[in-house]
Amino acid sequence: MPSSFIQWFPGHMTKAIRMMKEDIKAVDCVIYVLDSRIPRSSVNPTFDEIIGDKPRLYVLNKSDLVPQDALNEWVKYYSGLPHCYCICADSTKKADGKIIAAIKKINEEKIQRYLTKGVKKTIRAMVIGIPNCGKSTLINSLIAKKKTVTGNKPGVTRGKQWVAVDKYVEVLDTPGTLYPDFSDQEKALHLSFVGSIRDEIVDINFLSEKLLDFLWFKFPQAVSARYGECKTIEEVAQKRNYYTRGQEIDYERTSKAILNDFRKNSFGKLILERIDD
Ligand SMILES: Nc1nc2c(ncn2[C@@H]2O[C@H](COP(=O)(O)OP(=O)(O)OP(=O)(O)O)[C@@H](O)[C@H]2O)c(=O)[nH]1
Ligand SMILES: [Mg+2]
Repeated sequence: MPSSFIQWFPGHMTKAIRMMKEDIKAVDCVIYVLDSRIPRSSVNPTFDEIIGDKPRLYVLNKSDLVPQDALNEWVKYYSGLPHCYCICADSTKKADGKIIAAIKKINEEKIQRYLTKGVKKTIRAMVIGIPNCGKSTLINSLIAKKKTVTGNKPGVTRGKQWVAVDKYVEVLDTPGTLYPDFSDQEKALHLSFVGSIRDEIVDINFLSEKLLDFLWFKFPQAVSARYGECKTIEEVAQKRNYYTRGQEIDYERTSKAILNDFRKNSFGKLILERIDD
């Protein structure tokens, strides 16, 4: 039943987290994928406990969807955390070697330690992140092949899958996971805006109304360039002529259109969370 209190932590995520806690023992480091549109809300607090002090490479993925200068603030922030390194990526393009180089860099000490014993160590990295942030696409971009299943909705990857992305680097794809505590509804909204929470469990009219308010508040010029003066769902419906056969406003169609406009970048490149918000 769709609701305006947003919460999504289905059983497959509990299972996935259990699996990650087990698999972490066999990896050297973690590739922590974030959605560049929501660099704060795409952090999953339960990951800290799973990762412990293994080296982390934060990847601000979908960087093509946001302004680079705003993203640079976050690169600086995540690079400054202990045992961490951070880079941006647009995984819809073939990777340029930056990610593999960064994986080797954060494991440099271990690689050298093995080398002194005459062993060329294969580095194993676990790729983790919230649903739909682009983990599987990122892996495919590293090998320029569609080896993992991807899709523009959350919950696509269900099992785990190892992929060799370099002679000495193997990565493990994992299912996107959230966390049980949804008391922060602003965060939940941001996750829903970018499609990390299933649309089917959220009241879509409520969601698009919140999105429209948020966009007008933060990016008035970008919204008016596309919507003119339309500030409500009703006004957008009128402008687009989205009516049902009975000449009522077609709320569902209009709500979906507003969400799609945002997700397809029709308002231009927007970052929803700035470092000093
Ligand atoms: N614009 C843009 N889209 C991307 C990028 N990376 C992934 N996507 C798109 O985001 C959607 C989700 O990608 P997936 O790779 O399936 O995401 P995931 O994190 O593996 O998702 P789950 O397995 O459901 O957790 C797909 O439509 C991808 O094409 C990117 O860097 N830029
Ligand atoms: Mg996936």
